[in-house]
Amino acid sequence: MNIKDIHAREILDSRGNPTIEVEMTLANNIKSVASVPSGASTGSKEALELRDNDSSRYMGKGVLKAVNNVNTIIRNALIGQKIDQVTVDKTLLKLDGTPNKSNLGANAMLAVSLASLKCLAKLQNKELYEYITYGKVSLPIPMINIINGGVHADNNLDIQEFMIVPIMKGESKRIEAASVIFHTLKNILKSKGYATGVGDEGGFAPNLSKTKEALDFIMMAITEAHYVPGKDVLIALDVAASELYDKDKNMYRIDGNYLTSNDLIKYYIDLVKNYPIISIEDPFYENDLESLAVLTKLIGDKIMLVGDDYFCTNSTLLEAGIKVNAGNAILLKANQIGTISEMTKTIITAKKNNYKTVISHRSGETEDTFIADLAVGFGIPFIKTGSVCRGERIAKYNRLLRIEEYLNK
Ligand code: 2PG
Ligand code: MG
Repeated sequence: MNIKDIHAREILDSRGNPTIEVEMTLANNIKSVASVPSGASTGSKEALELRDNDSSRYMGKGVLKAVNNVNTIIRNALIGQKIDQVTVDKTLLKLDGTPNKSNLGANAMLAVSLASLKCLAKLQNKELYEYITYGKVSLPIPMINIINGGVHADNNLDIQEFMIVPIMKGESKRIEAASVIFHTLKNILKSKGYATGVGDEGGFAPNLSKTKEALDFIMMAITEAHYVPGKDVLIALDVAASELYDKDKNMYRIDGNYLTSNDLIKYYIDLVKNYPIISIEDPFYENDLESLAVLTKLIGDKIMLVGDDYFCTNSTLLEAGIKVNAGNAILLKANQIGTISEMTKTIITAKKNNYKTVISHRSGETEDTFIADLAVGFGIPFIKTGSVCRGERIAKYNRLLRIEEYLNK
């Protein structure tokens, strides 16, 4: 089946910033729509998100250059071609010709790559998760963000994401637990006089300043919601430590103190001793593989140490980490790398090397639910897709609920 048309447009993400959406049409008029999210705490080794930098539109954040790349260069190369994921992605990579996608923009490339994957699924009359035929399908355990800090909120919490991880059987039961704990936490915060407005990923953003304060509130909410911390519900953190790192001091600013990486290691060990933490993401800044390796040696048999800014969904960066035993898990964000084929390669590399996988949204999201399908289709054990609040996050949970029903039929 040949590609008949490709059309890109500028739409808005959940922060109200422009992003790109692509419609692809096949010769038999099968059509798909795919849109691309956008990060705030981005790793410096991520593929380039092409923005216009034209201050006369959207404060410089327009994506018309990326849109134009799809509607001209990419469209011209792909129209009339037989649709096949590997060929589409190879063509995109060839047209771009740069290591970090700075020519076409990873946002332009991913929108097309994803639209192609969706068309291929429809062509076989399959759900997206069904079409992805790598490994065994399974419903992921959600890591649900309920307190936001760092660059995702205007409070003084240094850690970016505090997540609850319900581990009981059944996706719907896990999502129900998350919802009940979320609302219980809201009541607790309200009763103590804290604001209950939410941050970019839908978690609360109370004006707390200490990590342990936030963790204590979460423990209280789990218990008051009649779940047992450590048994039914665990905790995960994304420190996003690149944002806390002071290059001049070679130290991390956390809880009002400056810590060396050695002190930070002790800090994490203490947290893990005192709270049912199952996972810590980006515990050190993106170039400090050494400290990540030390921490992995010390507590990697107990918890997941997830590389986000470290690995940027890039199999070469992941291999560098694997070589020195840094971390034992990888966060997967398609827009960090730019094509579905490259992301697949990274997933395969991780699985081969016994690195756990976590698929992830971005802090700026759209209503596209593709990560839910990728998680199920690739049999990825964890998904991080924000709080049980805000439509763009809920869309992914609702998709998982639908898939659970399809799989149980
Ligand atoms: C992260 C992500 C998603 P952002 O750091 O893991 O939660 O945030 O999209 O801002 O990079
Ligand atoms: Mg992260």
